[in-house]
Amino acid sequence: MASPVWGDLPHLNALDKIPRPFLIGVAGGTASGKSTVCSKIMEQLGQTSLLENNRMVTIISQDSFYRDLTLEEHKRATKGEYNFDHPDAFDTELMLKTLLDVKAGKRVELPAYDYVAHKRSPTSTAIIHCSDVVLFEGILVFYFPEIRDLFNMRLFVDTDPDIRLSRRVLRDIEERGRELDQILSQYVQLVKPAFEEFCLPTKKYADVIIPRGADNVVAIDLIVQHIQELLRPNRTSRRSRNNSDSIVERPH
Ligand code: UZR
Ligand code: MG
Repeated sequence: MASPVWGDLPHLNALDKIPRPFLIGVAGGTASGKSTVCSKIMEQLGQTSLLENNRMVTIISQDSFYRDLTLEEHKRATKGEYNFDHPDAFDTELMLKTLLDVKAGKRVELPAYDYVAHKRSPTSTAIIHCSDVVLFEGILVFYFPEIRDLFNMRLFVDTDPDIRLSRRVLRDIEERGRELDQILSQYVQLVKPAFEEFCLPTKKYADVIIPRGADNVVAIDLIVQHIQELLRPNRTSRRSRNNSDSIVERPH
């Protein structure tokens, strides 16, 4: 089947008034290119903001919501034996509260996560101000139903597993100070099984599936065009546009 796959966007069809912020969920396996897809969407939407009413686009990562580990969990994490790809690794309550605040247009404070130390930084947080578009990206953003239901649009970045593994190896060595044998055993024992059990089944909730991730320029262009169309000031609603399309001038 040709892709990207466009769902029928049932939660969008009903929207004549588009809520601000417009919340987009971006899921996909580890190293699939979620962050890069988000940056590209932000960049392309941001470019238009210079022309159109100063649109603000913000990216929030689910990684900010990894919960603090107990001493015993932390010991396992340093040996690569703690499962960061399991839903229980996240502070779901804080994640939901933060997203509800974002939806309500409130300014929120995000914990900053340190992948080397495997913990939230006690001093640094990021402040997120009210935006027109908020992208929330992470491996399990569609897993929790209360969170899944908050999104106005859902994207799944679908990148070949071999490519993801090779990127993951390089990233973990370069950015997260890990050893190759630990990266590979963690991948085989924890990351891959959790992807198959918890992340992959959430692909069915996506409105758009993006094959090849950030390399898929066409899919990203289409998504950006769609968001721009939805957010255009004084946009005619889909329903009224369809109605006017169907008006046939009758000769008198
Ligand atoms: P993305 N992760 C770490 O490597 N260390 C941590 O302290 C917390 C998370 C990893 C996590 C998951 N798994 O696969 C990945 N492990 O970050 C998710 N092990 O991030 O979607 O960018 O790959
Ligand atoms: Mg990431």
